[in-house]
Amino acid sequence: MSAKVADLLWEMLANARVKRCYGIVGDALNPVIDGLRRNGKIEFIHVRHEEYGVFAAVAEAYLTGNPVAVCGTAGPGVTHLFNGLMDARKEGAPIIAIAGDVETSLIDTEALEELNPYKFFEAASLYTGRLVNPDQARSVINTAILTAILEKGPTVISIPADVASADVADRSAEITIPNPPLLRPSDADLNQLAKMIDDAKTIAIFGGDGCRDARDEVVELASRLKAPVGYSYRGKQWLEHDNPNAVGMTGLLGYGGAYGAIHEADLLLLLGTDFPFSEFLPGHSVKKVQIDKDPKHIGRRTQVDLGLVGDIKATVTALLGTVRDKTNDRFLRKQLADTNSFHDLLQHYVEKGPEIKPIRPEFLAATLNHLASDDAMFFADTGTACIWTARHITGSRNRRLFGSFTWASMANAAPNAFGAQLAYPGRQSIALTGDGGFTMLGLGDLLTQVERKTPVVQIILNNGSLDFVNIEQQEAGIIPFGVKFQNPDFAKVAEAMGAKGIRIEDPGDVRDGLAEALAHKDGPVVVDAVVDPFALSLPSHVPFHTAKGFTMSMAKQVWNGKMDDVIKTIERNVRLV
Ligand SMILES: Cc1ncc(C[n+]2csc(CCOP(=O)(O)OP(=O)(O)O)c2C)c(N)n1
Repeated sequence: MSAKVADLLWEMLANARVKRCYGIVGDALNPVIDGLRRNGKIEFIHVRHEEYGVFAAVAEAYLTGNPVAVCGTAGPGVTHLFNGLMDARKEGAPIIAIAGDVETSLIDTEALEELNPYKFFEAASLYTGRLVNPDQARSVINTAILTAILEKGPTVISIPADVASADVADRSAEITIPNPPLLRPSDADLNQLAKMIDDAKTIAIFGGDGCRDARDEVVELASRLKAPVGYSYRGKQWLEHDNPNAVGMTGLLGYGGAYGAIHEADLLLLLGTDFPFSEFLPGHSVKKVQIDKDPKHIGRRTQVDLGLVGDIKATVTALLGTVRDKTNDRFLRKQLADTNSFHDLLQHYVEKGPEIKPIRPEFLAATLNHLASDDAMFFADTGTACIWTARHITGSRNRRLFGSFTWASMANAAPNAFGAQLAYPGRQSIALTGDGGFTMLGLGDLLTQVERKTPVVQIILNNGSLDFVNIEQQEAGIIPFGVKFQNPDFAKVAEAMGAKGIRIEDPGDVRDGLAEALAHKDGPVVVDAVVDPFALSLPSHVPFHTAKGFTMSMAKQVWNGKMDDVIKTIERNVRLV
């Protein structure tokens, strides 16, 4: 039997170590999916919403480092992929999207479901190829795969059904994937950096996801330089655990002494981070050196005195051979002391948690942290889940923490946890989701988890609101609007859908409820945790305009007859304000 373009596609993807394709079939995709069925090496994960499939794929691809395929059929199926592909681009996940396309005879006729893939995917995709002739196939597929893997992001292969089922002349499906090169700055640049370090009395480090493979080197550098280490949300999982110099995060989720450390040091080393909140980074009073393998990151969030292009591991390893150790640790001790006293503040609502109803999210997250295994994978929805996870989930060498940290889409956590569970069966895969997020995308595909008996733990922060936006609006000085909604009993809904449902309303039930959820291995579980909608978190550094905004909003709420809400906000956060 002669091979078709669809056969070549799946064979090349399988050779590139693609194990799964998430998506929904239909019209233009049918001959493509028929090829997947014939091939048999790649598992098809039939989801109920294409976007859910992409978020699952993003987690799988980010965590394993292997490429993952997703698919959607022409027009609306393809548009459902888009938000997830943006997430893949921002989070650096190698995804290859197989997009159904109209028949070649209909291209550019405004046919039913026709969409120009070049225009449509432009913002998300690192490479988009449209197969209009079988002779392009090997080349386009090769480029899409290599770009996704080596540039760590999404690519798109748009395939009209007639091309997918056409015979292909060049059937060679082998694909050679080069290892990424070792990238480090020149010796002259490294010497300049070493001199700046030697000349500085106090040094702070702030690291991001670029430290993923360089944890041990960065920790050693910090130890030798007596440097406190702060991190972005994406850097937390690599740099916080087992690091005696760890001082927490800065930004609106900030905790610990990170803000002070990076503002009070003589020299700040920014390592593998594109931390986007410039107002939380120091200005000219601190000398700054930024090292990143992506040259575009250098100096774009804050002006730097020296910018070096290189992998953090290779660069720091080279640096360790040239810098002189520091002996005075007074600066470090001060930042660690600040970190410890902030930690005590954070513990207030954890320790008092068993007595406070509605349940404090801090207590819920801290209890989860305590009960989860040492190699658990945690996923946080964009929303307040990010705050509680950042502050109360501690890392370890094998724990993972992931979310839509750079794209910041809602509804990522449940699909992320699903994809992670497929990639690492048997490991705890825990999604901390918003009630807004879960009803946006998580609910429909709970059925997918049920059907596959996938043991994903989704814990819903049931606060009856888009709480993160509720807080945002108050920080902006306005009256919360458009943020409240009604919820069903999610545990009952889950049970009706065939999952295990656990509802927790009482703080006394938090520990047992979470323990029961984590022990459930036969399929998905939904924990409906009714939490305090008035719980606030204060960052370790509160910008003036944020404090002013909050005060303004409180005053406006009083004038507008919302005194009850104001009293509850004050009462329930008295230890923070
Ligand atoms: C797709 C999408 N829509 C809207 C937003 C803006 N947004 C950010 S957080 C948030 C609220 C999330 O609410 P919920 O999921 O209920 O979580 P909570 O903050 O209440 O814990 C919204 C609307 C977004 N980031 N992504």
